Amino acid sequence: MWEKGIDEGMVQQELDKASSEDLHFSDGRIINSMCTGPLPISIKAHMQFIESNLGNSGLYPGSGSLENKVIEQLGQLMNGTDISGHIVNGGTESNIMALWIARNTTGKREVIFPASAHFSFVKACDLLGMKPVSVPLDENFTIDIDKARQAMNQDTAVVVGMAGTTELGLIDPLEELASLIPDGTFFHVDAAFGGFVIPFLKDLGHDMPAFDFQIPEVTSITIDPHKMGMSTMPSGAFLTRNLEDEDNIATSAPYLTLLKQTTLSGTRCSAAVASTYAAMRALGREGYRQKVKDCMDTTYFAADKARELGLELVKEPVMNVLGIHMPEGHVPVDVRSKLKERNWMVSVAVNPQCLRLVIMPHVKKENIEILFHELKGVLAL
Ligand code: 0PR
Repeated sequence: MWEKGIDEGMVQQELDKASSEDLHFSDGRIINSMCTGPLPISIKAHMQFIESNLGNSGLYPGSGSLENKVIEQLGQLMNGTDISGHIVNGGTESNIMALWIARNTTGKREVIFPASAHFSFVKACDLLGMKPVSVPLDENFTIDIDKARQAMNQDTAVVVGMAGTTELGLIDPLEELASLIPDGTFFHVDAAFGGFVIPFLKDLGHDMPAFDFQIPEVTSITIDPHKMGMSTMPSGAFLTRNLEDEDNIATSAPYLTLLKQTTLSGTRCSAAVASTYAAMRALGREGYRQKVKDCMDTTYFAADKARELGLELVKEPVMNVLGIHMPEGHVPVDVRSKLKERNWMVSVAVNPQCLRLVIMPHVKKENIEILFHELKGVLAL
């Protein structure tokens, strides 16, 4: 630790230097992130609540009421009634909470998820001493229903379905999956990404399946305001149909202003709650619809650019994530590295191996235009 402090101006210079070395969403070169530049009102809200802590909520009733309103709005967005839950640090924490509650409530240990599930489920199983059972995908790159059926057994605590896979933005056949879930087994939907996309695609007239609390078997949902919700990082949300289930992970917190805590995190900065509230209040359904429409327009634009280069899409995009097959002789990770050398950040998927673009609100058509020009060069097309 430094012995003597320095002038704040010098501290700021050091911070500015570090920040200048980072990429920023406004550069338009980050085409591999599921996060985006938050709304200005969310940044303001984040700063305003920077010292409030929902881990000790008795001191912060204002933050508490904002959290209740956000959970109520998210519950409605997910077609539920009387939904409860918490604002947490992100999708990983929310998925951990889902598995933790399922384990403690059922006393069982197996977790069934599609091979396309986010790696946070593997982390959660490791932490919770649960057994991960990864079900292969079918030809649509979503969970193979027959194999899911075969995987279910007496020790299944929870089945996980994806509403917006990380790699390709695809939705599992959740209603079919729901019909297989035995009584008493939890059914968790990871809509970390899709939760702020699918409802608005539906509004825009896209044919979207039920994915949320509209499915009676769904017990909990992960939805991340810091992804397509336009909130600041870190903001995730865990939603549950049965508040009592949370009692199974409760710890008493005698010296705090609340009797028990039912979250994984202790200290929970209200900034996430305030920022999410601000984004949802300022945008409303209408605002999110427009954001999603703009992202989809840019995604279709990118899909056309890929086709113009003679490249094949893995799937027609369902949401604003695009998988593109690379031509013979070009390995996706190498293409990614070469694009990085040219200052373009794209991603790869492994199931199947392809180049992966995530087209968030900060990605504009002019960025896509240049990216594909560079890709053409890299592939020597
Ligand atoms: N569930 C799904 C479907 C996800 O896509 C992710 C993260 C999570 C859960 C976990 O969420 P947290 O990372 O909030 O805990 N998906 C992206 C990923 O890991 C997140 C991401 C964000 C990646 C920003 C890159 C980036 O720059 O790939």
